[in-house]
Amino acid sequence: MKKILIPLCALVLTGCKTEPSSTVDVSTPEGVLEVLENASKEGKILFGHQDDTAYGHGWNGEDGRSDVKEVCGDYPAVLGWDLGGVELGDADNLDRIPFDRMRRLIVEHYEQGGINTVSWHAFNPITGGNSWDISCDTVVRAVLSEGETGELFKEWLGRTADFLESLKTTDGTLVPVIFRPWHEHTGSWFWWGNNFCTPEEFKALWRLTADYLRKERGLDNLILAYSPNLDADREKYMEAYPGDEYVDLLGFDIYHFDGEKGAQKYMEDLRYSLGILQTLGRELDKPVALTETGCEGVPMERWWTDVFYKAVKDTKISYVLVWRNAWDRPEHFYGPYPGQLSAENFKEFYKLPQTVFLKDIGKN
Ligand code: BMA
Repeated sequence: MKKILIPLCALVLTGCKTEPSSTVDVSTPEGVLEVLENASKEGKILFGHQDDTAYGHGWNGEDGRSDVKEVCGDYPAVLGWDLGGVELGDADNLDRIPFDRMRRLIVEHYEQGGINTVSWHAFNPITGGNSWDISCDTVVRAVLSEGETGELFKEWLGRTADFLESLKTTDGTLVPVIFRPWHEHTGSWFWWGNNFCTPEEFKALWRLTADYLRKERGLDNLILAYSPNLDADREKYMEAYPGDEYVDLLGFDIYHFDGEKGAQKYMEDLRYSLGILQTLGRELDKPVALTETGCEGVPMERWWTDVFYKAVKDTKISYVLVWRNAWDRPEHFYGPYPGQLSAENFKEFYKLPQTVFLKDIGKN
């Protein structure tokens, strides 16, 4: 695997706004983990945005565009993607991004020195519905069985592995990816959620997935991220934890609801849950991240610095991923875009020495 080491002096010369204290190397999974660990030690936070370069508020499919870049002049350091639909053999994902385009954008971001993370809103292998179809409460058990659903699920895993294996540069280098399957399992809105399987079944689902991808398919480009949802205390967080050898990064998905009224609760939630995460990260010796967050419609002018950053700044999270800016639903966005109420404040957030964007870790 090609290893690119960018010495500190080169980064300083490129004029990045923060000064990384160590060598940056995101070309291998080990390098990505090291960058995340260093960020956390230095009190820095890599900024991430779901589907950032695929589409944004009111636009879709224009190469080079990014709502975040149009506001602050820089791309996010971390780009998030979702594989929902790849298991069916669909050409587009559940949010209508063509997988061929997604692959190209993932590789491009990697080539620019950025980090990619991939979640998987897998369809329901019993009903054929989507991830949110919880009409049947025995899906995980069926997936683990030798029966028809178990067989179908193996085919699905195969297609998912094919995509992850296709993330290659032209010289054949496999792109490292933070893979985050079976997220928010402590809630009960996905078919793999809390009320629909036992902790043992959940662990078995995770291990089946990880063993297939890593051992059977030999995918050594994956960093596996575990990300329960808010409302998991330490005990709940660990209840269905698949094991140290199966998890490389510990996360939490925590959203801000109810606009200004909900700001205090969100900040308390972040401090409490990320406190648990910070302790676990230290004990299990794994990097920690806020794997999904945001406030839909960002209805507060100073949300980025006065709500979000204020709550996370001492929590040691290595990166944060805010959810997508849908192109076809004007109210559904979590990142800024030019002219949006919080856009000026996002520029302040960008300028903080602690926030890390692509120019800070990238190659240009
Ligand atoms: C949800 C919403 C949906 C989307 C799904 C998967 O939070 O954004 O519109 O389909 O995530 O990306």
